[in-house]
Amino acid sequence: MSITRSGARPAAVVLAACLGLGLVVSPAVADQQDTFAVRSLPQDVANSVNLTGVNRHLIALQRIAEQNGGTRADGEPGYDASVEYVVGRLRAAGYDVSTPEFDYELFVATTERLAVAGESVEVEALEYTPSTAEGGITAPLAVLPAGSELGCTPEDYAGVEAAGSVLLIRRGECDFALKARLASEAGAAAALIANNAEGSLSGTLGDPSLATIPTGGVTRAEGDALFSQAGDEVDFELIAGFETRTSRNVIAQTRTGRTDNVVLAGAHLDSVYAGINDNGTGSAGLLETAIQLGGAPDVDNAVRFAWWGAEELGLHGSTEYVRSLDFEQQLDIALYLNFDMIGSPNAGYFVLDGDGSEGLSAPGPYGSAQIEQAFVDYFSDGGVETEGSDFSGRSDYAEFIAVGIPSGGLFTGAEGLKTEEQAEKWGGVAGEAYDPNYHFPEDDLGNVDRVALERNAKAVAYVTAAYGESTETVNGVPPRAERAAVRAATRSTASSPADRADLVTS
Ligand code: DTR
Ligand code: ZN
Ligand code: ZN
Repeated sequence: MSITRSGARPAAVVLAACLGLGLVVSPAVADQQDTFAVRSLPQDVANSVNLTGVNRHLIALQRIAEQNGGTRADGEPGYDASVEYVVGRLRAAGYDVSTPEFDYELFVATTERLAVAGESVEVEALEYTPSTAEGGITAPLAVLPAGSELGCTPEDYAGVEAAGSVLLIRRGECDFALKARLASEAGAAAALIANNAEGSLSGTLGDPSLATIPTGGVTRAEGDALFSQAGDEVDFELIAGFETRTSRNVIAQTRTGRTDNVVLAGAHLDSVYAGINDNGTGSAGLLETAIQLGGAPDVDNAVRFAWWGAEELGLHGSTEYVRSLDFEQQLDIALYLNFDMIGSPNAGYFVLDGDGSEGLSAPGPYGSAQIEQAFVDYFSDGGVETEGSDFSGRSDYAEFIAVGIPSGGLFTGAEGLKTEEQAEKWGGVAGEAYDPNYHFPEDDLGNVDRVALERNAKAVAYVTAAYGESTETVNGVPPRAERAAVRAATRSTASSPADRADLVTS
């Protein structure tokens, strides 16, 4: 039974449910029909959440970035200022708010130094690279020959005097970790990977277990020059490793509603740079929903809001939060809703693919399909056809799914390219990224589609409030009114048949 757009569960439906359960509805229960007042909380909150309110939060986050060195990245003052902003608005709206801390391991390069033939060259440590010896290594430069400079197969290294060298490889076609491994197997002491696009090469080996030899990235221009310098002396020092960092999430919960069947809605508050679309939009839409819902709404299930730290550094805030809960505390969470990028400038209308129908990821835990359907129905009622976005693990729903909590959410797209068909139905520009400024400093107030933002923010409000009323379609926990009706019906059928002329017995 999907959530109706009005968010109401007409008394007739509840009554029918009782009858459907084979329960005889006594007059006492029938009289309660008026207690099944058609509830309209979801639509009321969705009506109250509008662009004016959401955009004010975006402006606030932009100013926070501009007042703090241009960034709201976790670990920077801009993130802490973002936390204080959200906390202040939530407390003003009547919530009890906490900012629980969490630790996480961050890979940091403390020394990145490269010189070739005595000339200094800009170099960036790839994430998870091993370090050189303190003071660095001195070795001859070796380069892969033309036509095989991508170094993705052992054959590419044939005929190269790689032993003990610093080996230069071109980016492309295969992972950095594979290139480094093959270079190592060819005898290289270290590897340099030349970018194949403008700008520095900020890359990762993917996992510490894939690290082999010290590996750094150089720009395309530097790489082009170095490919003609085989044999020159290289002086290369990379010192890098893990540091323990501490950050904090923002958690706020309504004072009303069951605390053993909590609706949790989250958005990451940190950014790579200014991060207005990613993820000021999700944070702002969620904050305005919390404000308009209020700290003590007429909900059956408590609604918990979360703004996560360190998502961009590895989903750390949400992951450490879930892992900080014991089994019973996780069991108290009925479902998780994730809102990460809901105002992309070339927006797609994506709903996290709870039933796995896109074929790109497995279905989410039971209930995730119903959450997807709730969002699909909401947008469809508003005349917008959505598409599924696979559970790629690239946002804060990941750990919730990992422990079996049904999850879903909204996403308007990042680096993926909009198709012709999508441009037909959603507008925007085919062949361009949903967010061309994804993870660039230009992800600022000018990088938002405000029609998409308002539509998505209203969907956040509607579906979150609707689950506040009832999670029955997700986990079978009926709303308060239904439970009362069943109790009353049970009491009435429990009385002796003799004094119950109204009892229907055949
Ligand atoms: N990880 C998000 C962007 C992102 C990429 N794929 C998805 C899917 C669903 C939500 C978000 C995303 C970020 O860069 O913050
Ligand atoms: Zn991001
Ligand atoms: Zn994000």
